[in-house]
Amino acid sequence: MISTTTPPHTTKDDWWRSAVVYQVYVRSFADSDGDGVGDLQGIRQRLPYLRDLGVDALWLTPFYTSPMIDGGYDVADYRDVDPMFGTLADFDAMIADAHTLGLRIIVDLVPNHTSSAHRWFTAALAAGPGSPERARYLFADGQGPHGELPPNDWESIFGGPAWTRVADGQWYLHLFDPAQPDLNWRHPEVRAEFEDVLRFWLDRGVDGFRVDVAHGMIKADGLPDVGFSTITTGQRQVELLGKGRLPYFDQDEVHEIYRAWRPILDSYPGGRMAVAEAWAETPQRLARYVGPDELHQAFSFDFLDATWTADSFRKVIDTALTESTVVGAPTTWVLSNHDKQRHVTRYGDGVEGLRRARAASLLMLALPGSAYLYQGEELGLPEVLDLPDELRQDPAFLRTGESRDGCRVPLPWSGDLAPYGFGPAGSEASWLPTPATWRALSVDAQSGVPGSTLELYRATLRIRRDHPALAVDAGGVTWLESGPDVLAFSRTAGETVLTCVVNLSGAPVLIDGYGQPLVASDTLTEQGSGHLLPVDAAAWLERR
Ligand code: TEU
Repeated sequence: MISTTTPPHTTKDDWWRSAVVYQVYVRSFADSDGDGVGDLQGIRQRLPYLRDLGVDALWLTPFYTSPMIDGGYDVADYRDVDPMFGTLADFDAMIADAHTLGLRIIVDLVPNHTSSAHRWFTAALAAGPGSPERARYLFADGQGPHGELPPNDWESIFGGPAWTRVADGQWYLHLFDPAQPDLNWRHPEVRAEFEDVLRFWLDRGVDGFRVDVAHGMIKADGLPDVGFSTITTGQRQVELLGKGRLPYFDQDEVHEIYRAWRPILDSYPGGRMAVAEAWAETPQRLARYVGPDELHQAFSFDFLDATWTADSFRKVIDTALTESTVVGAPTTWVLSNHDKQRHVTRYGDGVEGLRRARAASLLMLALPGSAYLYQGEELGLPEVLDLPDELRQDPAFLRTGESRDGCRVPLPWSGDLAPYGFGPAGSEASWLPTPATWRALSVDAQSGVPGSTLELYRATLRIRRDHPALAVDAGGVTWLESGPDVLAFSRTAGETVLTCVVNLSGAPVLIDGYGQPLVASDTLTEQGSGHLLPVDAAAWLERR
């Protein structure tokens, strides 16, 4: 049943502090018109599903006008919807329905670069060296006697040099694909343009922004060399992402941009927020993106690299919680997104990977702060590892052989034939094929089935929403004594204690003294006054 009442904590301006946000990869969520590609009407039709799942907000990946070289992260018009995804009227209808159901909408903002099809870039190419049109991007003369070498040694995140030469001999910077030229954020017109884009979407009612490459907009003065590259040392510069300093990322001046954005967000009613997709050398530097005069959240990506060991998880959790205390803003947990291999597969794939992924979700959802779920993780979807190369679309694939397509396969909703209800009956083939094994993982196949991953998420999110010890003002994490390779922590509200136990060891563990089980990722067996928690499983227990 759909309830139309807004849950209490989402009516507050700081709703984002504890929100569960569901990431919608628009192209692969639901296809309303049968062209094989997801769209805004498809999202609108499936809003009741998301409301029933129990999430607070959706983050939509870019749906703006785009040649789709990088799945829409190459924006040609920041104020319009790509016909592939629908129209602005579809967006308005979708957000109106979402709000009626108590769901908030976060949209993706891509300020570091435009598409090469953006009118500013076409004008820059036409206008020539030294023109005001070129000044909005990062054009430079090359090195070497004839300028035939790139201006510096910077590498694209997608592999190869970060510079491409144009017909008149100048080079332009693109930290991603050549179809994604970097903007010059020291140019006042660039700043004014994005402040206006923010207002455009805020006026349409969006509740927040996910800021793409939030650490990238300012480049070090003089564009100095990094000092090494894949060619000179074999080490790719991107390997320093989140670990070291690069002259094109995390420059201090980038914070000025957010200090200008925050008053704009604050001038709208209802708690409009922004979350940074930022990578910085240390957690301390990452924390600088968050605060009362900058952005509200920064993704804590460390879970994406954590291995399946108690030590690894505990370190990630402790580091993130310490930083959140420093900045006074909650942690923002992520187990999967559209750029990384799905966590079922990271944890070993198959039955083992799924068991661990289910346990990890219970762990994440018991922690203070907000959690971002990636579409399909509630179905236990694995990475699709065997996509034929000719169908892969990630531009990084052509340059590095690494592809993010395997986590972007359309969701299975129902039925016996691929693409399993992704589009209406008689639809064209989906833009990436759905594996036959996903028939058993569809929403319909799992709905109402006790123990299914979907029902586990539904139950867990329901408890998270209602439980006083998981509320935004409840206590923090208290680690409990536990055996080796077992994680146990509690959170407290008054007399009520909720304990989360995760068994990462090789044998079942006895859990006793934590009270009654509320939810578990696997079957618990009673033993004496306690329960046996199986290997690779997690449980929430409650004592009052
Ligand atoms: O990603 C930024 C980023 O640096 C990485 O996540 C990167 O895409 C990945 O490590 C490469 O394998 C953001 C978006 O999330 C991503 O989808 C876009 O491709 C990228 O920006 C460019 O806009």
